[in-house]
Amino acid sequence: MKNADLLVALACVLAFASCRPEPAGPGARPTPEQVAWQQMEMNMFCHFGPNTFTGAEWGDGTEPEDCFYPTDLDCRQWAATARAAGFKGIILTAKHHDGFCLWPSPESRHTVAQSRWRDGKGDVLRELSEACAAEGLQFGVYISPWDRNDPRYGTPAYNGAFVRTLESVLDGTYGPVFEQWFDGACGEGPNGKQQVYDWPLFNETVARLQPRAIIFSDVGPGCRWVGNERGEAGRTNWSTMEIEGYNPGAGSPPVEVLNTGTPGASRWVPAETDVSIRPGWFWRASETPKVKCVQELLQIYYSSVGRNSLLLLNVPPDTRGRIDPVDSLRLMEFRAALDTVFATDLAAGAKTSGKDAENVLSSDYDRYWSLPAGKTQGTLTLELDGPKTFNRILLQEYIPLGQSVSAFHLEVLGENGVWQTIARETTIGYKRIVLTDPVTTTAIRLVIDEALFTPSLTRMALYYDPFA
Ligand code: FUL
Repeated sequence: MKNADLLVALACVLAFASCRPEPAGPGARPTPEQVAWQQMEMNMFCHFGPNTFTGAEWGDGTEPEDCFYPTDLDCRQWAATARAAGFKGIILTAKHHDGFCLWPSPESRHTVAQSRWRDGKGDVLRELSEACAAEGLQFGVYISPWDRNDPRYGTPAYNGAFVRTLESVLDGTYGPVFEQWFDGACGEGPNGKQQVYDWPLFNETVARLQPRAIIFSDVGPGCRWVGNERGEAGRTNWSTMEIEGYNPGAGSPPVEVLNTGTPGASRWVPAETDVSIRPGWFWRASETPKVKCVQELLQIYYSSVGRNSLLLLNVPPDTRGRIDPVDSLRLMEFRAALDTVFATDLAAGAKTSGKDAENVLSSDYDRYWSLPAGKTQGTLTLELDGPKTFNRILLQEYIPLGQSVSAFHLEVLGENGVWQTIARETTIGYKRIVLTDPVTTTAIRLVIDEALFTPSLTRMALYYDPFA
């Protein structure tokens, strides 16, 4: 390389480095897969299996295989519904606690292959994985470690059997799996069977066969349980948490910690909020009148996606093997409501000042604004394109650089020219939607009061929610 070329190359490297400040701060950073996972924002959970037909929430594993008999299974209908609602992936209970496998697992005698459904030749995983691919959705699986059918459960032999069970799903037979869901639940009680799970082996098995998959459990390692099934991430919600010494289930951190994470911790384990559209996880005719209303779903959206969490909304198929029309209609209403709320960014056309500040107005996630190097306090002001009325303020940190902001407030310019505080909060993370009463103003500013290291913001947007 000639000297001149060398200089140009060096200048390019320096220019690139100067617009990509690497914050020297505490706390883990996400992997590219974790960033992509967080950007999915909403996925659909499908609880389906013998419980759909018996009405139980937790089957005891003695249900005859023949009870699983969907009369009109149509996974394409699940996937089309999910896509239309704006979900990016579907996670299916391939094996719930009753042990029944929705695919012909060679490791079990309690599967679709032993049932009369499709003369024992059916395979729900095959149909759903193909339907997801056809609809452009990602496919994920819930495989319960707690198994009330497998006679080996409670003995060391079970761990090997469970690994082979995982292998038969994750070995590529069903294509890429974006998320493996490990449920920590176990209802055996003090006199029940005690299984000492080999979690490192289970996690290694997933990583070996599906290296891009995000592993969910109470303690990750890919993402963590949010600590409740109400759809509520913490108002303070860090994507970092210490997991050393903890295990899924009984050995997990307290639910308050799962709900809020820990600032500056050494592991990136973002919260996933799982909640059902119905009172139970499985479909039941009697619960159809209790499908959550749009207001409740919007509230759940704000307290999950709007609080730095991914929303995993359970929409359980019915005994036909289709999404109930009441649920699918509600999903379409929910989608329409979200589209209405987020149709118009009232910050569009605003004036900003300061280096790169205009980047927060762009929807390109990779264009961001940072406080000057070394600063953990500062202000970002938007002079709006005329007076605007809004009640939702959306903020996003640029998480490939980590999660930094620990305290902030929002101020608007009053008619008297005095700035007034309208909200005071803690964390932002991948996405934070601050809810306020409607406010009309010509300027708004974000004041970062405290941060772990130099914060970087990729978005600040303003919306008006007419349903509030
Ligand atoms: C829990 C399970 O016990 C429920 O049945 C359901 O699958 C829920 C998502 O996780 O731990």
